[in-house]
Amino acid sequence: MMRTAVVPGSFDPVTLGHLDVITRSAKIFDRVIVAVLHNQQKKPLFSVEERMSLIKESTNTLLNVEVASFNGLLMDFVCEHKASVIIKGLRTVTDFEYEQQMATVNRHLNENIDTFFIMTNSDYAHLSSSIVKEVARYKADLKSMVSLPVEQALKEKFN
Ligand code: COD
Repeated sequence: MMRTAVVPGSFDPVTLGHLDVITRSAKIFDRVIVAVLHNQQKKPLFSVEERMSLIKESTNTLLNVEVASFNGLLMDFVCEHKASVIIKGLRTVTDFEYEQQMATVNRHLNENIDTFFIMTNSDYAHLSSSIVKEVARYKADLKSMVSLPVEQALKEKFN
């Protein structure tokens, strides 16, 4: 049986922390779909198309990884794509509390879909999309935080 996992997020933009979660998921599952949230209250820096192509460029060596976008409920997307698992990364206690609530709501929506958690790689535990944008705004070095395509895209946005 083919096992499909969904790695959801805003990815505004994708960081090395996200890419680590995606890479580790791709080793375990047959197919991994990175799902980029379309509708957002907070105005994103990158459009959904830009966010998707940056993920595609950063994962082009991972043959079982696909990139898609979604609106509305994550669980609807997961069911439409016949996935069985949602994968989230965990950095802090704050992440845990938030993700525990999300996992409980999602389990109420569909008890056949489980959420799996991957503990952050300690090299990337401090990374978030907001931190990366802040560093980029002040034109500091981004090499240890994002992939090359994302570094270039951030430089273009802030120049
Ligand atoms: N190391 C490890 N993991 C990390 C790192 C890092 N350095 N940085 C981020 N992550 C993880 C996050 O913990 C998260 O699991 C994932 O990567 C994505 O992070 P973000 O910040 O890009 O995305 P979020 O947290 O804004 O994404 C939230 C969702 C889009 C998943 C969520 O809002 C959602 O599912 N929305 C749809 C509506 C819905 O179905 N809601 C739930 C039921 S009401």
